[in-house]
Amino acid sequence: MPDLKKIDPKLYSSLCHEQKRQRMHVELIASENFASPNVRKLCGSIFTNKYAEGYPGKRYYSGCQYVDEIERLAIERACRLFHAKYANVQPHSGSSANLAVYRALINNGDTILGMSLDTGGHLTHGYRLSFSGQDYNAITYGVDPITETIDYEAVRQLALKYRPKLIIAGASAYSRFIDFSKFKAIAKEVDALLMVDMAHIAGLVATGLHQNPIDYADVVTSTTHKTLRGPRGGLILTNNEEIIKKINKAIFPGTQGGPLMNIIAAKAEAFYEDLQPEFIDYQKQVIKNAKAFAEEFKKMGYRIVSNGTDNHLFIVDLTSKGINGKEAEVLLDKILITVNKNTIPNDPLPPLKTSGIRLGTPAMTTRGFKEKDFIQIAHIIDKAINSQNNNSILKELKKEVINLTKNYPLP
Ligand code: DSN
Repeated sequence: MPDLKKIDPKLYSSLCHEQKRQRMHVELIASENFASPNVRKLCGSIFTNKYAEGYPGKRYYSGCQYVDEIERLAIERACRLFHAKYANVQPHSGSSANLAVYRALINNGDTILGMSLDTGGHLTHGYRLSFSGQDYNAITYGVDPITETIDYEAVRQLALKYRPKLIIAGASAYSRFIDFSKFKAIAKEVDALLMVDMAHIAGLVATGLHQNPIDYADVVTSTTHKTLRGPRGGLILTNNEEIIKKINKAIFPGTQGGPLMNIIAAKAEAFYEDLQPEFIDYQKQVIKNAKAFAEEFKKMGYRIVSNGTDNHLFIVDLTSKGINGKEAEVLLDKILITVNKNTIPNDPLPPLKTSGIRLGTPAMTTRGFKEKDFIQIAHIIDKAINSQNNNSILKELKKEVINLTKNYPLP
């Protein structure tokens, strides 16, 4: 962007620094990924100029014939990808998608039952500082204290006790397979609706590597930028005609105005990419990498929450290592490794400190990392944690990271 450099050097400088950061760092934040050049170009395309309130064929503005085409493409591809009948591709984010579902299907004050934030749920699944915990009577379930996996019988007991209108399955920091059929049985027993937020595992679902929630849930929400590797945004799917009508109204005009047509174009392109056979190979590698990465930590004496992973992420408990999650995040950033602090179940430390870190493989797998690279990174992280105050070792580790990442260009 040569013009930007001249006209707005401050902004240009931030852009260059961020580009360098993304190129040089090992990106292990489980919810991030690197979108393809075409997805990124569509995000910055002329579709950003167009207002298109409404839906294809029923807009409140003229000149929508081409944006209608791309929104229809995005809907059709999203449905094909997840074997769903109906899709709304307009949510600006996963949170907006969840907000619209609640507005569409339940009333303020109704009871919802979702996974607690500290055991791996999302803010919008009933956290007290989110609209989901403020506008609704939010009850949360956690994990079994021994296995650290979802205890479906405990969820059932909570559902029987509180009779929620809506049960929410899905998580942001849970490394195990989620059995949506069990959630469906619980919802049926208490006459609740079931929403699955598959944001984290959507890429695994799309490629048949995780049970597909559309077969069980009344409504499924997702983001499009995590394992799906699309633009930052949200998505809602359902097989129920009455539900999609309510959801469409809840998105527009209920909670959003003009859709981001540039982002919808990028979603259409990402769904196209996700439908290609190479995307299955990619997701398989994401899982293989996560397993190898977690196993290496275990070999080095680290405790992994729930003792391993079935998906793209896992949580490392740092309690016995003399460092908390926040300190590890800061330490690893110094050697160009980006992670996020994360609570462990029943964490004695507050959310701004935490006892763990969450590690994910989607982003670096996109850059071409294989098991051996993640094993090398596990050892670099271990050495850094054991040499927190040794600047010369940290400097060496940083060099090792630079030498590794330079072999794997950004897409
Ligand atoms: N905040 C996201 C994450 O990092 O998991 C979830 O939306």
